[in-house]
Amino acid sequence: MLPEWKTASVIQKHDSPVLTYKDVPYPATCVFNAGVVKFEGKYVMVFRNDAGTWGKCGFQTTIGVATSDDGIRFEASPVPFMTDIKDEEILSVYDPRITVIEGVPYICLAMNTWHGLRGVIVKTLDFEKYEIVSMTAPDNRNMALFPERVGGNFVRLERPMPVYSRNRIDRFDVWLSESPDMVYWGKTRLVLGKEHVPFSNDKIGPAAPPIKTRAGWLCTFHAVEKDPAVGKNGWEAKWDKRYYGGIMLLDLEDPSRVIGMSKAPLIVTDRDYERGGFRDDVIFPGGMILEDDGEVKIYYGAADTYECLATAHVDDLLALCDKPLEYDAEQKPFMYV
Ligand code: BMA
Repeated sequence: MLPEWKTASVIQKHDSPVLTYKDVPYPATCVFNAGVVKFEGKYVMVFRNDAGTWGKCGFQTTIGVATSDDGIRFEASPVPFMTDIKDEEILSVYDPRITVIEGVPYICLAMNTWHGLRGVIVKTLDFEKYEIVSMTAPDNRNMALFPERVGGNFVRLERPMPVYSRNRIDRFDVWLSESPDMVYWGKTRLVLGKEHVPFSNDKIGPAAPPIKTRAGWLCTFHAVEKDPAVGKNGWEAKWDKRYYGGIMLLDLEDPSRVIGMSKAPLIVTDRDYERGGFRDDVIFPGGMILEDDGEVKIYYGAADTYECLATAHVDDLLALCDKPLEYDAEQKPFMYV
Protein backbone atom coordinates (compact mmCIF):
# COMPACT_ATOMS: atom_id res chain seq x y z
CA MET A 1 0.00 0.00 0.00
CA LEU A 2 1.26 3.46 -0.85
CA PRO A 3 1.05 6.19 1.81
CA GLU A 4 -2.07 8.39 1.58
CA TRP A 5 -0.40 11.72 0.85
CA LYS A 6 -2.43 14.90 1.17
CA THR A 7 -2.15 18.27 -0.55
CA ALA A 8 -0.28 20.71 1.75
CA SER A 9 -2.70 22.76 3.85
CA VAL A 10 -1.20 26.04 2.56
CA ILE A 11 -2.50 25.26 -0.95
CA GLN A 12 -5.87 26.48 -2.19
CA LYS A 13 -7.07 24.81 -5.34
CA HIS A 14 -9.26 26.76 -7.72
CA ASP A 15 -12.81 25.33 -7.89
CA SER A 16 -12.51 23.91 -11.37
CA PRO A 17 -9.92 23.56 -14.16
CA VAL A 18 -8.88 26.86 -15.75
CA LEU A 19 -8.65 25.39 -19.25
CA THR A 20 -10.26 22.32 -20.84
CA TYR A 21 -10.96 21.07 -24.36
CA LYS A 22 -14.22 23.04 -24.26
CA ASP A 23 -12.26 26.30 -24.33
CA VAL A 24 -10.26 25.40 -27.43
CA PRO A 25 -11.69 26.36 -30.85
CA TYR A 26 -9.96 23.59 -32.86
CA PRO A 27 -9.83 19.80 -32.37
CA ALA A 28 -8.91 19.26 -28.72
CA THR A 29 -9.47 16.44 -26.25
CA CYS A 30 -6.95 16.56 -23.42
CA VAL A 31 -5.71 20.08 -22.59
CA PHE A 32 -3.01 20.02 -19.92
CA ASN A 33 0.64 20.50 -18.83
CA ALA A 34 0.81 24.21 -19.64
CA GLY A 35 3.44 26.84 -19.02
CA VAL A 36 2.22 30.29 -17.95
CA VAL A 37 3.96 33.69 -17.68
CA LYS A 38 3.05 37.32 -17.35
CA PHE A 39 4.08 39.10 -20.53
CA GLU A 40 3.20 42.60 -21.69
CA GLY A 41 0.41 43.00 -19.15
CA LYS A 42 -1.31 39.65 -19.82
CA TYR A 43 -1.03 36.13 -18.52
CA VAL A 44 0.05 33.97 -21.42
CA MET A 45 -0.50 30.23 -21.27
CA VAL A 46 1.09 27.79 -23.70
CA PHE A 47 -0.60 24.42 -23.33
CA ARG A 48 -0.46 20.87 -24.60
CA ASN A 49 -3.45 19.54 -26.48
CA ASP A 50 -3.76 15.84 -27.24
CA ALA A 51 -6.57 15.51 -29.75
CA GLY A 52 -8.44 12.31 -30.47
CA THR A 53 -11.49 10.44 -29.28
CA TRP A 54 -12.73 11.40 -25.80
CA GLY A 55 -12.10 8.49 -23.47
CA LYS A 56 -9.06 7.43 -25.47
CA CYS A 57 -7.01 10.54 -26.13
CA GLY A 58 -4.08 10.03 -28.42
CA PHE A 59 -0.89 11.23 -29.85
CA GLN A 60 -2.12 13.94 -32.18
CA THR A 61 -0.51 16.57 -30.01
CA THR A 62 -0.64 20.26 -30.79
CA ILE A 63 0.52 23.26 -28.78
CA GLY A 64 -1.99 26.02 -28.03
CA VAL A 65 -1.84 29.56 -26.68
CA ALA A 66 -4.37 31.23 -24.37
CA THR A 67 -4.32 34.65 -22.71
CA SER A 68 -5.96 36.12 -19.66
CA ASP A 69 -6.25 39.40 -17.77
CA ASP A 70 -6.59 37.80 -14.33
CA GLY A 71 -4.73 34.49 -14.58
CA ILE A 72 -7.99 32.59 -14.11
CA ARG A 73 -10.22 33.13 -17.17
CA PHE A 74 -8.24 32.25 -20.27
CA GLU A 75 -9.19 32.71 -23.90
CA ALA A 76 -7.55 30.41 -26.41
CA SER A 77 -6.15 31.77 -29.69
CA PRO A 78 -8.06 30.60 -32.79
CA VAL A 79 -5.29 28.38 -34.18
CA PRO A 80 -2.59 26.15 -32.66
CA PHE A 81 1.02 27.30 -32.36
CA MET A 82 4.25 25.78 -33.69
CA THR A 83 2.47 23.30 -35.96
CA ASP A 84 5.29 23.53 -38.51
CA ILE A 85 7.95 22.29 -36.08
CA LYS A 86 7.18 18.68 -37.03
CA ASP A 87 9.35 17.28 -39.79
CA GLU A 88 10.77 13.94 -40.91
CA GLU A 89 12.69 13.72 -37.59
CA ILE A 90 10.52 15.63 -35.06
CA LEU A 91 7.30 13.76 -34.30
CA SER A 92 5.76 15.99 -31.64
CA VAL A 93 6.50 18.66 -29.04
CA TYR A 94 4.70 18.83 -25.71
CA ASP A 95 4.76 19.94 -22.04
CA PRO A 96 5.77 23.59 -22.63
CA ARG A 97 7.29 25.73 -19.87
CA ILE A 98 7.75 29.45 -20.46
CA THR A 99 10.23 31.85 -18.91
CA VAL A 100 10.64 35.53 -19.73
CA ILE A 101 14.35 36.37 -19.67
CA GLU A 102 15.62 39.86 -20.39
CA GLY A 103 12.19 40.69 -21.85
CA VAL A 104 12.02 37.70 -24.22
CA PRO A 105 9.74 34.67 -23.69
CA TYR A 106 11.60 31.38 -24.08
CA ILE A 107 9.63 28.14 -24.24
CA CYS A 108 11.14 24.78 -23.34
CA LEU A 109 9.33 21.79 -24.75
CA ALA A 110 9.76 18.05 -24.64
CA MET A 111 10.18 16.58 -28.09
CA ASN A 112 9.62 13.07 -29.47
CA THR A 113 11.92 12.31 -32.35
CA TRP A 114 12.73 9.19 -34.33
CA HIS A 115 16.06 9.07 -32.52
CA GLY A 116 15.05 9.71 -28.92
CA LEU A 117 13.30 12.00 -26.47
CA ARG A 118 14.82 15.45 -26.61
CA GLY A 119 14.23 18.94 -25.27
CA VAL A 120 13.97 22.04 -27.42
CA ILE A 121 14.19 25.72 -26.47
CA VAL A 122 12.40 28.20 -28.72
CA LYS A 123 12.01 31.94 -28.42
CA THR A 124 9.08 34.07 -29.49
CA LEU A 125 7.91 37.63 -29.14
CA ASP A 126 4.33 37.26 -30.31
CA PHE A 127 3.44 33.59 -29.66
CA GLU A 128 2.84 33.21 -33.41
CA LYS A 129 6.33 33.16 -34.92
CA TYR A 130 9.14 31.39 -33.12
CA GLU A 131 12.77 30.48 -33.57
CA ILE A 132 14.54 27.32 -32.38
CA VAL A 133 17.43 28.26 -30.07
CA SER A 134 18.82 24.86 -29.08
CA MET A 135 18.02 21.19 -28.66
CA THR A 136 19.32 18.60 -26.20
CA ALA A 137 20.88 15.29 -27.06
CA PRO A 138 18.55 12.36 -26.28
CA ASP A 139 17.28 11.29 -23.80
CA ASN A 140 16.83 14.56 -21.94
CA ARG A 141 13.64 16.59 -21.59
CA ASN A 142 11.55 18.40 -18.96
CA MET A 143 13.60 21.57 -19.11
CA ALA A 144 12.76 24.71 -17.13
CA LEU A 145 14.75 27.94 -17.49
CA PHE A 146 15.57 30.31 -14.64
CA PRO A 147 14.22 33.84 -15.21
CA GLU A 148 17.64 35.51 -15.06
CA ARG A 149 21.31 34.72 -15.48
CA VAL A 150 23.10 33.36 -12.43
CA GLY A 151 26.83 34.07 -12.18
CA GLY A 152 26.70 35.42 -15.75
CA ASN A 153 25.16 32.32 -17.34
CA PHE A 154 21.68 31.20 -18.32
CA VAL A 155 20.58 28.27 -16.16
CA ARG A 156 18.12 25.46 -16.72
CA LEU A 157 16.84 22.46 -14.84
CA GLU A 158 16.57 19.31 -16.90
CA ARG A 159 15.91 15.61 -16.61
CA PRO A 160 18.18 13.23 -18.47
CA MET A 161 16.89 9.65 -18.59
CA PRO A 162 19.80 7.26 -18.17
CA VAL A 163 18.31 3.81 -18.70
CA TYR A 164 21.14 1.44 -19.59
CA SER A 165 23.40 2.74 -16.83
CA ARG A 166 20.73 2.53 -14.14
CA ASN A 167 19.56 -1.03 -14.60
CA ARG A 168 16.96 -0.26 -17.25
CA ILE A 169 14.33 1.13 -14.93
CA ASP A 170 13.02 4.63 -14.28
CA ARG A 171 15.56 6.14 -11.90
CA PHE A 172 15.61 9.70 -13.04
CA ASP A 173 16.67 12.81 -11.18
CA VAL A 174 16.72 16.61 -11.46
CA TRP A 175 19.85 18.13 -13.03
CA LEU A 176 21.06 21.64 -13.84
CA SER A 177 23.12 23.03 -16.74
CA GLU A 178 24.49 26.46 -17.56
CA SER A 179 25.01 28.30 -20.81
CA PRO A 180 26.70 31.57 -21.80
CA ASP A 181 24.42 32.01 -24.82
CA MET A 182 21.40 29.64 -24.44
CA VAL A 183 22.86 27.47 -27.25
CA TYR A 184 25.86 25.68 -25.72
CA TRP A 185 24.97 23.99 -22.42
CA GLY A 186 27.34 22.45 -19.92
CA LYS A 187 28.72 22.48 -16.37
CA THR A 188 25.99 19.91 -15.76
CA ARG A 189 25.42 18.79 -12.18
CA LEU A 190 22.91 16.92 -10.07
CA VAL A 191 20.38 18.96 -8.11
CA LEU A 192 18.00 16.44 -6.55
CA GLY A 193 18.26 12.65 -6.61
CA LYS A 194 15.18 10.49 -6.46
CA GLU A 195 16.58 8.98 -3.26
CA HIS A 196 16.11 12.37 -1.56
CA VAL A 197 12.37 12.39 -2.14
CA PRO A 198 10.31 10.36 0.35
CA PHE A 199 7.26 10.46 -1.92
CA SER A 200 8.87 8.92 -4.97
CA ASN A 201 9.56 5.25 -5.54
CA ASP A 202 10.17 5.71 -9.25
CA LYS A 203 11.48 8.97 -10.74
CA ILE A 204 11.40 12.75 -10.36
CA GLY A 205 11.72 15.69 -12.74
CA PRO A 206 11.70 19.50 -12.89
CA ALA A 207 8.27 21.16 -13.01
CA ALA A 208 7.60 24.91 -13.38
CA PRO A 209 10.43 27.41 -13.98
CA PRO A 210 11.77 28.60 -10.59
CA ILE A 211 10.77 31.93 -9.05
CA LYS A 212 13.20 34.19 -7.22
CA THR A 213 12.54 34.93 -3.54
CA ARG A 214 14.66 36.57 -0.85
CA ALA A 215 15.43 33.12 0.58
CA GLY A 216 16.36 31.34 -2.64
CA TRP A 217 14.94 30.00 -5.88
CA LEU A 218 11.56 28.49 -5.11
CA CYS A 219 11.13 25.53 -7.31
CA THR A 220 8.51 22.84 -7.98
CA PHE A 221 9.29 19.35 -9.20
CA HIS A 222 7.21 16.31 -10.02
CA ALA A 223 7.63 13.01 -8.23
CA VAL A 224 6.31 9.65 -9.34
CA GLU A 225 5.18 6.76 -7.22
CA LYS A 226 4.31 3.43 -8.76
CA ASP A 227 1.30 1.75 -7.22
CA PRO A 228 1.53 -2.01 -7.67
CA ALA A 229 -2.13 -2.29 -6.65
CA VAL A 230 -3.34 -0.78 -9.91
CA GLY A 231 -2.82 -1.91 -13.48
CA LYS A 232 -5.35 0.20 -15.28
CA ASN A 233 -6.07 3.57 -13.80
CA GLY A 234 -7.62 5.91 -16.32
CA TRP A 235 -8.43 5.52 -19.98
CA GLU A 236 -5.03 4.18 -20.89
CA ALA A 237 -4.65 0.40 -21.11
CA LYS A 238 -2.11 0.20 -18.28
CA TRP A 239 -1.21 2.98 -15.85
CA ASP A 240 0.21 2.28 -12.41
CA LYS A 241 1.84 5.62 -11.59
CA ARG A 242 0.87 8.59 -9.45
CA TYR A 243 2.38 12.01 -10.07
CA TYR A 244 2.69 14.56 -7.26
CA GLY A 245 3.94 18.14 -7.18
CA GLY A 246 6.84 18.74 -4.76
CA ILE A 247 8.56 21.93 -3.60
CA MET A 248 12.16 22.83 -2.81
CA LEU A 249 14.39 25.86 -2.39
CA LEU A 250 17.65 26.32 -4.29
CA ASP A 251 20.58 28.51 -3.34
CA LEU A 252 20.47 31.92 -5.04
CA GLU A 253 24.12 31.87 -6.06
CA ASP A 254 24.53 28.17 -6.74
CA PRO A 255 21.10 26.86 -7.75
CA SER A 256 22.40 23.28 -7.98
CA ARG A 257 22.43 23.35 -4.17
CA VAL A 258 19.15 22.40 -2.49
CA ILE A 259 18.84 24.41 0.72
CA GLY A 260 15.41 23.17 1.74
CA MET A 261 12.71 20.76 0.67
CA SER A 262 9.31 19.67 1.85
CA LYS A 263 9.37 16.01 2.87
CA ALA A 264 5.74 15.61 1.80
CA PRO A 265 4.15 16.45 -1.54
CA LEU A 266 2.87 19.97 -2.18
CA ILE A 267 -0.03 18.97 -4.43
CA VAL A 268 -1.69 15.57 -4.82
CA THR A 269 -4.85 14.52 -6.61
CA ASP A 270 -8.02 14.87 -4.55
CA ARG A 271 -10.61 16.19 -7.03
CA ASP A 272 -12.64 14.04 -9.41
CA TYR A 273 -11.12 15.78 -12.44
CA GLU A 274 -7.60 15.06 -11.11
CA ARG A 275 -8.33 11.44 -10.33
CA GLY A 276 -10.19 10.57 -13.51
CA GLY A 277 -8.95 11.23 -17.03
CA PHE A 278 -6.58 9.83 -19.60
CA ARG A 279 -4.15 8.89 -16.82
CA ASP A 280 -5.62 9.06 -13.33
CA ASP A 281 -3.81 10.63 -10.41
CA VAL A 282 -1.43 12.93 -12.26
CA ILE A 283 -0.39 16.38 -11.02
CA PHE A 284 2.14 17.98 -13.38
CA PRO A 285 3.02 21.62 -12.51
CA GLY A 286 4.36 23.69 -15.43
CA GLY A 287 3.86 27.33 -14.46
CA MET A 288 4.43 29.39 -11.34
CA ILE A 289 3.87 33.15 -10.97
CA LEU A 290 4.76 35.29 -7.96
CA GLU A 291 2.29 38.17 -7.64
CA ASP A 292 3.14 41.52 -6.02
CA ASP A 293 1.06 40.71 -2.92
CA GLY A 294 2.96 37.47 -2.28
CA GLU A 295 0.41 35.12 -3.81
CA VAL A 296 1.95 32.35 -5.89
CA LYS A 297 -0.12 30.92 -8.71
CA ILE A 298 0.82 27.35 -9.58
CA TYR A 299 -0.58 25.99 -12.83
CA TYR A 300 -0.65 22.23 -13.21
CA GLY A 301 -1.91 19.58 -15.56
CA ALA A 302 -4.36 17.15 -13.95
CA ALA A 303 -4.88 13.54 -15.04
CA ASP A 304 -3.25 14.39 -18.40
CA THR A 305 -6.65 15.87 -19.30
CA TYR A 306 -7.21 19.32 -17.73
CA GLU A 307 -5.26 22.46 -16.82
CA CYS A 308 -5.73 23.61 -13.22
CA LEU A 309 -4.64 26.33 -10.82
CA ALA A 310 -3.62 26.29 -7.16
CA THR A 311 -2.48 29.24 -5.05
CA ALA A 312 -0.48 29.71 -1.86
CA HIS A 313 1.32 32.56 -0.14
CA VAL A 314 5.04 32.66 -0.92
CA ASP A 315 5.92 32.75 2.81
CA ASP A 316 3.94 29.57 3.42
CA LEU A 317 5.73 27.84 0.55
CA LEU A 318 9.10 28.96 1.89
CA ALA A 319 8.15 27.67 5.34
CA LEU A 320 7.56 24.23 3.82
CA CYS A 321 11.11 24.22 2.48
CA ASP A 322 12.75 24.27 5.89
CA LYS A 323 14.02 20.69 5.90
CA PRO A 324 17.53 19.82 4.78
CA LEU A 325 18.04 17.05 2.24
CA GLU A 326 18.20 13.57 3.68
CA TYR A 327 19.40 10.55 1.88
CA ASP A 328 17.10 7.54 1.96
CA ALA A 329 19.34 4.47 2.18
CA GLU A 330 16.45 2.24 1.04
CA GLN A 331 16.49 4.09 -2.25
CA LYS A 332 20.24 3.91 -2.74
CA PRO A 333 21.29 4.86 -6.27
CA PHE A 334 22.96 2.10 -8.20
CA MET A 335 24.84 1.49 -11.39
CA TYR A 336 24.51 -1.13 -14.02
CA VAL A 337 27.67 -3.22 -14.26
C1 BMA B 1 5.34 12.02 -18.39
C2 BMA B 1 5.08 12.99 -19.50
C3 BMA B 1 3.99 13.97 -19.12
C4 BMA B 1 2.81 13.31 -18.49
C5 BMA B 1 3.23 12.35 -17.42
C6 BMA B 1 2.09 11.61 -16.79
O1 BMA B 1 6.20 10.99 -18.77
O2 BMA B 1 4.67 12.28 -20.65
O3 BMA B 1 3.58 14.62 -20.27
O4 BMA B 1 1.95 14.27 -17.93
O5 BMA B 1 4.14 11.43 -17.95
O6 BMA B 1 1.40 10.86 -17.76
